[in-house]
Amino acid sequence: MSMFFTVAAFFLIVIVIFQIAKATEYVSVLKGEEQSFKQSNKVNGVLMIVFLILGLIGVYWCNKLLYPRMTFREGSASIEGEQVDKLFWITLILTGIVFFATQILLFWFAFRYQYKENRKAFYFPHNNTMEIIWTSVPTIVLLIMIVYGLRSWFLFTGDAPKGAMQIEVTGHQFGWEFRYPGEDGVFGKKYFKDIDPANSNTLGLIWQDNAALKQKADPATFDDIIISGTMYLVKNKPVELLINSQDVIHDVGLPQFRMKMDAVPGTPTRLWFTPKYTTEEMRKITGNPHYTYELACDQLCGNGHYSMRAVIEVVTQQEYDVIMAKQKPAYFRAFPDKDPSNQQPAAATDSTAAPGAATALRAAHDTAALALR
Ligand SMILES: [Cu+2]
Repeated sequence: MSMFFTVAAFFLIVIVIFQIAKATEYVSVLKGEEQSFKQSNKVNGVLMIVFLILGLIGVYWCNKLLYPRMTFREGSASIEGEQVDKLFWITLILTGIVFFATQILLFWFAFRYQYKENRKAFYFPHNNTMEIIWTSVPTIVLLIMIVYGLRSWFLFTGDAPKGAMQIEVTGHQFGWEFRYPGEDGVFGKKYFKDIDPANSNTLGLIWQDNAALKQKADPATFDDIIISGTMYLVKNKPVELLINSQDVIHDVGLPQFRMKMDAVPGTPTRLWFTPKYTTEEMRKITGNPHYTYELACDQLCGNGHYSMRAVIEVVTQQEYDVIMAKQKPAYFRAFPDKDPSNQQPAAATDSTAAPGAATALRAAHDTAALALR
């Protein structure tokens, strides 16, 4: 109903404006062209100043209203993201100065130099000095910003520092899978024809020999851990994301860390950064007990795009080790009979599950290595 009234009000206003314009036209005919021309010039000049003042008030009001709702005023949650923030502020200040200078001059000139009977416009066809100044100054400023931006870009997308943890991020319609290399620190090989979600092989890890595909099982896959929906990061530990997509182009959007990178099918991309605060610390900083870091798909990728979100939990190293020890490698989820913790019921209690799994993994590796020989 309110929608109907809004539309109706809009049309009524248009009709009123149209009628006023028509009436003014008839008045000018009665008064004579010359007289009405001078008058409308004056009115327009004053309106320009009114528009300038109202416009600037609007800019201020809009900023005041929306600033508290802005995403993540508390600043970058990653060390490298601070550079993005810095770049953003420099851009905002530079364009802000240009915006205010040009807008104020534009409207002021329209008012100040409106038509006067005995004033003639000064003919000013060309000036080399001015041309050089207004070409070179923006060129130099933009060049500095581009170089600064590129330096940051090459940092995030370049080699991660030694000791960085690696996580493989795979996007698909509509969700995210995170793979951790497991105990051996190596991501096992995968092949798209091995993708079989019904049998827990969401990423197509090469678990078994396949004569038709001419491939042998890769033992490095046996301890790989796949977690969907949540990514665990460690505070102050650089993390390198190895990014993939299984269908269309997605985008790993990390607004709190000031990072994003496309997930392109067939072309792995990467990105690294260092989280600064744990999720718990961020909850205290923001005063929001429900604060969560998120990974949101930043590329319109289909009708479920809106729901393509994952949660990121930044924890301490100790907490991370506990979380990871509880995870079962994807291989054992697909083949429970190969999981030694299932074969030895005595060792399957909670406290001994982790070391049991480690031994089992080593055994699985040895068997696989033998099988390959
Ligand atoms: Cu997507």
